[in-house]
Amino acid sequence: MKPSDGTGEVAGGCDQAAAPAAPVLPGCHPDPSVCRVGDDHYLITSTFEYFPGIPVFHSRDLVHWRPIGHVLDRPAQVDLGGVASSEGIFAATIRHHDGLFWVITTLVGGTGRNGTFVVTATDPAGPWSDPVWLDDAPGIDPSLFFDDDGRAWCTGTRLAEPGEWDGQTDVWLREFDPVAVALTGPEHLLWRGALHGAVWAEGPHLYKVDGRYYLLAAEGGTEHRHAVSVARADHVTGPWTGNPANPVFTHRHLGRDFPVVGVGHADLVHTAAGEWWAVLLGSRPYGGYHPNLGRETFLVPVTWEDGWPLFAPGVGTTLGPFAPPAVAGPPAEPYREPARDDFDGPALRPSWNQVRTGPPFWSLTARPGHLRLPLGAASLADTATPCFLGRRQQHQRVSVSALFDVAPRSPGEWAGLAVRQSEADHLVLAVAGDGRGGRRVLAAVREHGVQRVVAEAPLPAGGPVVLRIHAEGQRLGLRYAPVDGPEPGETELTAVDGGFLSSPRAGGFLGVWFGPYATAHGAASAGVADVDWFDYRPLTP
Ligand code: 6LW
Repeated sequence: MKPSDGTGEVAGGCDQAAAPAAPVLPGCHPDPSVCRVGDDHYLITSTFEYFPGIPVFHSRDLVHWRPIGHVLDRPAQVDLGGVASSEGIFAATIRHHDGLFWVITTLVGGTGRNGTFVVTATDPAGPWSDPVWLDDAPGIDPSLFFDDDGRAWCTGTRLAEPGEWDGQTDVWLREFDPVAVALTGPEHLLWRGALHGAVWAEGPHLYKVDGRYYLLAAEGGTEHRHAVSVARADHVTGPWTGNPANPVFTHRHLGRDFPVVGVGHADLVHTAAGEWWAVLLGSRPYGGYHPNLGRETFLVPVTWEDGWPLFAPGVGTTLGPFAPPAVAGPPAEPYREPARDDFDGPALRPSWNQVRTGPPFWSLTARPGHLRLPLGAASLADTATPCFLGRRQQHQRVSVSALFDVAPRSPGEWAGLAVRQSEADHLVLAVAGDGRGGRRVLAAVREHGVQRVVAEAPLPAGGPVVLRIHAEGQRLGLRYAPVDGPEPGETELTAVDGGFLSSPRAGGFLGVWFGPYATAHGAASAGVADVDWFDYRPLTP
């Protein structure tokens, strides 16, 4: 990975030439879907309970991706209320047809309207339309395919009922009417996975290549045994024939010590230069089988042999090395974001996410130059909207710090930094009340729903405090300094092994988010926490 280069900026992507195992979108960017318009490529990933939802990235060269907006950036579009961790916005598909961008996805769970919906935009940076819900599209992982004969089709995945085995799914197809934005005609069953006993044949995408139809699907579940399989047909409704070489791409046989595991859920793109590439998800465990960064987006070349796509030809893994995609024009610059956020702008940077939708809770104007968080009643353990703003962890070695000004009045009032995997699994380093009118700093681990304060120390009664989570791989050093300054004399309160925050330990589908957090743990509080700055700084080797 490309570390911070001392300019105070953080590369948002990875330098593939420098680190062939690197994803093109590090951090939790699963279920990538891509489309091309001329020389421009657009990519989206799934976001579950986080809002804004479904980031949109642009790239000319498929390697360097720049965030340009979000598909779901208005709470009026989707209600993520009550969505549990790893529910919410599942795999989405982006396509471009006749001057319009289309995204189709499924909202799983929650107390609001859920199911499959379609949104459109003329500019992929937005604004995106309000959803049109497809009540007759069962299951998850919907995709759209615009045929060259003017017809359009929708595929999706649902559990086979009755299934012959647990986790058996049906990939279904129905015609899609883009004018009515509705499914029409009968349902066709296309695919149940390549292997006998295949589980979770999902993430289906259709393509037409040289007059033949291709169906790409994931199978094996989105964890260690993930895989890509492919089928083809002369007619979109079938019959479909699987590639005898299926699964055509997987790392499932390479062991848990392989640098990248669980690859699958691919989408193909045909570039202006005539090359084929696939984006797909994979994870990089570190410090044990702990991929805290979640499922990331990788890129591999694709060629065609005997009428079938060949993934990472001659290599067979995401590790490469691969010749980069052929593109016209000068090489693309990596996207860089300043390491420090001073909260001086009129709006939050787009890399900040809240958990679920709900009334706005934070302010950039109450105290200019600060992010103000109320000590809200909701905590990270609740399926409400906690006063937490987070950004994805994108580096295995990173120092995350922030300057807090807070005067908690009771032991249950906490404000500090959190590392969030889910309601049940997160880590908090906070300034809290000490019950005697003073303050303390504490480290709290919530693992499988059980919270423990693992360390605490007294703090001066007033004044700002720097809190820092210094991640050296899975060693998370929890540090504090009750003064401001470039290098305040920090004390390490404790260190925690972060492995419990990874999805193999915690469950679910996600990587972790770091960010400021304030709570009164169910109590009503008028207290606020002001965050002067937040710093996300990858550590140089
Ligand atoms: C995604 C689906 C999956 O929609 O994980 O296990 C979901 N299966 O493909 C979340 O990424």
